[in-house]
Amino acid sequence: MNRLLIVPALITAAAAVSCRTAEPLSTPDYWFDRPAVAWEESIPLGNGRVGMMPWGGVESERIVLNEISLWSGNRWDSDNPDALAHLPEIRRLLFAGREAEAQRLVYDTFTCLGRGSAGPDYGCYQNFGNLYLDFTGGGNAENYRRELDLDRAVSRTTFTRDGIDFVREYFTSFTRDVGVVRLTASEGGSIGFSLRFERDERFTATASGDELTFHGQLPSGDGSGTRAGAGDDGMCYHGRVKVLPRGGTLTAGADALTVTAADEVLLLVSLATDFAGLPDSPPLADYTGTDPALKTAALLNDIPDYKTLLREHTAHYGGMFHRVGLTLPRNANSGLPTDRRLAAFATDRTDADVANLYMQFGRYLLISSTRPGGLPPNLQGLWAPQVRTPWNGDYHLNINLQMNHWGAETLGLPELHHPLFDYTASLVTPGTRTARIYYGSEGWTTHILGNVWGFTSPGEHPSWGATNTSGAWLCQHLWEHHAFAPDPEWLRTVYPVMRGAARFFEENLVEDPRTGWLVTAPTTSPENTYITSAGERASVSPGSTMDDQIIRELFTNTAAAARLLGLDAEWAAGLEALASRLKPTTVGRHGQVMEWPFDWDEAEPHHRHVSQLYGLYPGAELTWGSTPELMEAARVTLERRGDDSTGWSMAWKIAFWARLHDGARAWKLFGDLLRPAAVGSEIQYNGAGGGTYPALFSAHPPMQIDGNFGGSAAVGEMLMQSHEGFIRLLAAVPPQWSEGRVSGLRARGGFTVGFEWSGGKVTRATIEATIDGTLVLLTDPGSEPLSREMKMGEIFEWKIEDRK
Ligand code: FUC
Repeated sequence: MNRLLIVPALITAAAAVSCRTAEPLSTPDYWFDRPAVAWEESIPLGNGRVGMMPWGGVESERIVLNEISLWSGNRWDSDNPDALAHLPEIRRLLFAGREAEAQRLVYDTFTCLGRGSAGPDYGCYQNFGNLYLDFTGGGNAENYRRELDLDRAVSRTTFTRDGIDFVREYFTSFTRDVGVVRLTASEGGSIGFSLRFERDERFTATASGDELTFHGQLPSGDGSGTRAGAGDDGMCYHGRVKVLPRGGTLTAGADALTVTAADEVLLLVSLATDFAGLPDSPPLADYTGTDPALKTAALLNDIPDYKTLLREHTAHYGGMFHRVGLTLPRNANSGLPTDRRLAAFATDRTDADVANLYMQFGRYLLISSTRPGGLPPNLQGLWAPQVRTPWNGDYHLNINLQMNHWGAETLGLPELHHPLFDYTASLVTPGTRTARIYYGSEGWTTHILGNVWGFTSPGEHPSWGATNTSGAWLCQHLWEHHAFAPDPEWLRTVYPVMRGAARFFEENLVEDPRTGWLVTAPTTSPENTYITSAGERASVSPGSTMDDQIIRELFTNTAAAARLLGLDAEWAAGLEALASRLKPTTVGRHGQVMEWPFDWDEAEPHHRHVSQLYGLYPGAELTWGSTPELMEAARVTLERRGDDSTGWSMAWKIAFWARLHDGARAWKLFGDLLRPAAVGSEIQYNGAGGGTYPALFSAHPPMQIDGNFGGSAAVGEMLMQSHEGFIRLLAAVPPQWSEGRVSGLRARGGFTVGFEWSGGKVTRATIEATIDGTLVLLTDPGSEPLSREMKMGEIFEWKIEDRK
């Protein structure tokens, strides 16, 4: 329940604009003294649609290309019309305590049609291809440096060879929507290379004039669903690289361009697909289904000179990135190359500024991997070297996609939440069908899997595929967006989405006759297995704590939205009454938060999901102020789960400990999340062993971006929280963060917050109201909360001398 106790007194249209550019504090270094030897060491660049990852090789440069809509598969009907007939029996078995039998029936009858995410119809987010620049000239490179300037979103590789200084600059232009590579040298005529394109499959590359072009078509599936006709109507992609040398010569071969003896070269990379937007949805600005060859050509028209390109790009990016700044203590390791700095951090956690780097890198990744009018970041964010990406590089909805957005509000990037909202809205039409076909229910629902083709059916394997609160979880993001910048006009536009999600549960909750509680049955507690009372193992369950918490929150938020908008008064009151019939979060016999409706033990005590603590984070049901006994139980739950896990799971645990106000433990988990992970082809899809790759991508393993976003957001939670009805500064700061300064954090109720601290005490705070409202502020744990009415645009300055 996200109770918004910071009540806005007057709501204005300006509420949506809630981020002023804050003074940049210390932008962390991100650099290497050697080229990448694996993809996980290369530097991610992106403009929310187009991604490039240069490896920085001296003799041969590889740049991995991505475009966020490039998906195989297509739209197909995956809802099983026979499922509903089995629902009463599944429920009867579950309520009779015959969980294993119920589960078998779910396995047999209550899955999607076809092969689900294991089949080609579902599709897969795919790599666009690779550019290779094979350079001429030999000799040893000296003074090598490869960096990403986080202040400007520009990567640079510099080195000296045979006395000549070479500089290669790379960025993905936000304003012109093309990738840019500029090669310069300190001596004229010293740049020579040949440029070619490669992709693992399905491509044709040709060179002509000053352009290298490449295109292809992805498989659309095998039609094993019920889609009529299995013609190859898969997605088409097209790319062009325009090569503009100054001096020297440029020649085109059959499928490569060769530059010799140039003084300077500019490469412009234009990528497009014919993706026509999310099904059943308003069009996305980025995706109109245009012939991609026309689009790549159009994007290359009227490109200004390099200086202008760079200036526009950095201004656009800086307008978002510089909203938040952080300064934390540094030590002798802080200036090391990032891979070595990570390694040093594994044993010496006094380099507190690593948290600044990780937080800002997470913000950088969000700015780079999504944008209004586009798609939300997937499991890969935007970056993938494979055609067959892990877990299809899709939109996993039982935590992963949501985690990608945990920092969007608090860390000052609320407009980058919108692609998620568009995606959520796109699930309503297919999810309405799924709700009707599987559950005979009104409203809409979706399960754990999501692609760009409107998939909402249960997954092919019920142990993980049966969760049906994913849509409700997505609705939390809608309400939170409003909570951070109250704007009823915007809320009105998304209210039908929340209403439809709530309608589904209103109809589909069923009373467990043994307890009288309303439950979701069948469901799971994401991906975990329990030991039934009969000693068997089962995943499918008659309700789960996470479901109860999410639905309670959905009902409460939807009712609050209805009231605020003056809509559906009676229905909203009914929702609140229903919420009171959900099982409250309960402490089990180990002192833990119970994960299922009965006090069953988990088959895998260290399971990576900790779904029963949804209400601790990202929810707000559990707080020290309102539920101290559940907070204790949450602590026990985390101890029992253990710290070690996959990347995203450890990121989540940082946030949990931050909500428990245990800064030291949050910092310990942060160190675990940043544990150096092994790179290379042997990366296993194992359950634990997560950490961080040398270029800071999170390791599930393999690479999965949610850990980056979750860890970045968790640093924000350590600094400040606003879910308890007031703003709490220094919420969970470890001793290593002995002093620091932060600016631009966003708090619920429409506030932008900056403060400085020293020795565990806030010395100065600056709070700006972006709407009229009441500020309630707790500067540090020992202080009294102060309360103050504020007008939109007003800035409140507080100093330690003001402390009561
Ligand atoms: C969830 C997790 C897995 C993995 C996958 C992409 O299903 O349980 O660990 O992160 O998403």
